[in-house]
Amino acid sequence: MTDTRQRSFEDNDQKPMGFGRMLRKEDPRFVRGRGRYTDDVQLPGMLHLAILRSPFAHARIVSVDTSAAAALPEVKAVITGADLAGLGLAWMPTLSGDVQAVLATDKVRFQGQEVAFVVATDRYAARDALELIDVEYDVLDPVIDVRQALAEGAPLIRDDLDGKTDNHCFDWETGDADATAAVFAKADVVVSQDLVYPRVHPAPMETCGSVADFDPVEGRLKLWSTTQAPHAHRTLYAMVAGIPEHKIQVISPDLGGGFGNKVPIYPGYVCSIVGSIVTGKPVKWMEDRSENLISTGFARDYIMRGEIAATRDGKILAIRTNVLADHGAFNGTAAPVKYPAGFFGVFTGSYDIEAAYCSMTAVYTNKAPGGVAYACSFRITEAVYLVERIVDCLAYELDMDPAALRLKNFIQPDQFPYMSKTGWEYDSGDYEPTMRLAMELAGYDELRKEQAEKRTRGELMGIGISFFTEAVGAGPRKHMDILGLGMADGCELRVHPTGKAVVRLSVQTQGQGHETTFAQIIAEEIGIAPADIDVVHGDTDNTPFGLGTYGSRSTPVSGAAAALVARKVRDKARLIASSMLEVSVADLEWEKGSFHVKGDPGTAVTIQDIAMRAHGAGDLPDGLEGGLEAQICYNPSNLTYPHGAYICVVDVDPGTAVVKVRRFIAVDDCGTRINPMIIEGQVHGGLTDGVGMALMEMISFDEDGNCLGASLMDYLIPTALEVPDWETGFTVTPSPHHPIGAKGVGESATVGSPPAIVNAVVDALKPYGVRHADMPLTPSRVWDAMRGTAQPP
Ligand code: MCN
Ligand code: CUN
Repeated sequence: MTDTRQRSFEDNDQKPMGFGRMLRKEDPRFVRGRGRYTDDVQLPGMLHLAILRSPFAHARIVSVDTSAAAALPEVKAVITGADLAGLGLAWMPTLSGDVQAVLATDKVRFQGQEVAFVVATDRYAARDALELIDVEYDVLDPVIDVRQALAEGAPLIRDDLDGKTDNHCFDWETGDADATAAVFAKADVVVSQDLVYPRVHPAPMETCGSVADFDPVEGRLKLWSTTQAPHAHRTLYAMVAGIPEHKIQVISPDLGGGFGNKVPIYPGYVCSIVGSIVTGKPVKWMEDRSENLISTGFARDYIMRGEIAATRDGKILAIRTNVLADHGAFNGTAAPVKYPAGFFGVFTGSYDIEAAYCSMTAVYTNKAPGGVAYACSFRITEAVYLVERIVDCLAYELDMDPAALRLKNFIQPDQFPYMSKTGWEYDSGDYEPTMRLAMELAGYDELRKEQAEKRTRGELMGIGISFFTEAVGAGPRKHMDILGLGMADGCELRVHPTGKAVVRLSVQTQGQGHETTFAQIIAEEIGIAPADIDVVHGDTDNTPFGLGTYGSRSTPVSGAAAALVARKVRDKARLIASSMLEVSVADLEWEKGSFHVKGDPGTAVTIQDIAMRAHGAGDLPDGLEGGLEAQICYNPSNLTYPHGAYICVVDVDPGTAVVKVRRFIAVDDCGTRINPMIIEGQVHGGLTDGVGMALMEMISFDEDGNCLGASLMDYLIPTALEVPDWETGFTVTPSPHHPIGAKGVGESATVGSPPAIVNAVVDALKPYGVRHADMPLTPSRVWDAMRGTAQPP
């Protein structure tokens, strides 16, 4: 189905001088297989590293014998936790201020934990040597069921932490408990529902890896690694390894997807650095698929109770929730320090309510660390799922249409900037037109008629809605830092004498098309064609400091930096133009790409003329330095709050309980749109993620803590076969504080789609009296829901 609105606006211009549809500049490289990934790095004399991992979820290490492995001729080093402890490197800080073992010294705390590593002349020899390492374990009872983590007598996981006597990780609350209780007490209707957002995994196509090259003569470390945040990683390596920061270069080359999986620092990166220091040779470490799935940052794992209070006629009054969060064996979450639960505080969604409250308890379990990754917008995935599911439960109880219920409760346009009951200042929004457009594109009324008619024949058709508001663009440095590093972004722009330019960013693309869209931002501001602007990123020696790409922050933060740095260059160009045209600055007018004398468009100089003059012979205005370049560090004044309305249509086979997503309509509002084609790509990808989470994906464990999803045969991710032809539309509500009015969009669809799909499936099952079913809605889960035999997952 064609979205006519979008086409008529934007389809014509394939080479815009600024914003608009444009093929990605990086496509020729990727399409021809010329991308250069970490595993493509080959250095003379390079050695290969393999990691020995724990087969047990919880066990004391009695002894490690490496002698047989070390005796192999191909083996150049075998390193254990005890060796690292001798160097003070056995433990490292996590991005959330916990500590994590690089290699286990005392105990292993999850299956797949790093125990020792081998450096050998090739990858195969390194792997073979692992088999010769003899580790004696004393197996301990594991804590696998998160509900049992705080039970009396539960095995203590983190006995490495001083004075720790239980598996408690942190408590967190937000909102007003008393005010919320008061509203609940007076409400006509109260609905509560238990919800599980299962543990899932980002599973990027490229697994994690690194190549470390330590030069002992210069004391310099060069590290290629799969990282979404090269600058933050460099600072941490400097702090942990004691190598001066200016002697560390972190290079994040092309990435085969990140999806949050490449935000944390993994033990493997540190091991490759140690391996290179010990052997004096470059050392490569590259995970295989199973290693990636069992040991790197998982996502979600929230058990939530949602409660909603409303009047009989459907005015939502308050929302309350209690969350039990499984953080695995080490708190490896990456979130701004003051936000241990990320931005979960936006669980009040897009609705104007009187009160809200959340209390959360996070615990340690014998599972892999992580807790935030996978297009999560810092836990907004969980928050949106909670509120959009519980609103549907309310609609069910009130027997109200879920679209009508949402429309009745939206925050109104004149209420922005809107302060939520949990203290988040929504910058801008106009929700009803977005919702109405989605309903129109879907043919909502027709779909309801079709559904009613099908129900008379026993056919199970469901229509699910989700309306989300995200908070992206971390963040204002007075509120947000990671391990003390403020979340501002640098940007540098240089215009060469011939009028071509290079822009250097602190963010790092993983497939989002930054090489194209950041060139478009510069083009929009100074009128140099995107093709003539090179975008440099992912190399700490060649880019300004900044905290990297996650939480859809690149456009809100670095995108703003790019626009402002271009305006700085334009300001300087204006001074030069005034001397070239011999008129005062006030008499100049800017038209994308050139300055002309007011009222005389024929008397003009282009940005290219100005660039040449800036670098060339001849006089510049008094006091002006030569060159045409600028640099800034942008500290956002607020987050940006994109929103969207999603409608999903499913058919459920009553005989097999198989869910088919028939249609999916996504209307996104990310403010000013830089490249609609890239936005659509981001949305398509995120919607596909949503199908995976809603219907297929879950990392589960048996009672001994064996990970049951350690391969892509067991951990199912969606393919073209499971997804429909996406139908997209958009509205535009610019951000008032962002220089170009843009909001982030990279995670919107992953955040917004799971509740739409679950709501659709539950709606299909309404004739069976089903009000809720937990993800992933596999045929067996749906079957159980239909028969009322569902067990909590
Ligand atoms: N964009 C735009 N107009 C807007 C907003 C964004 O044209 N108003 C464009 C941007 O210029 C950028 C892309 O859309 O090219 C995404 O921008 P943004 O929303 O700022 O998100 P980030 O660039 O910060 O990307 C991070 C986000 C996250 S956190 C995850 S997780 C995720 C996602 O992006 N991982 C991805 N999308 C991904 N897409 C790919 N291909 N691979 C990943 O690993
Ligand atoms: Cu949380 S996944 Mo993205 O922010 O890198």
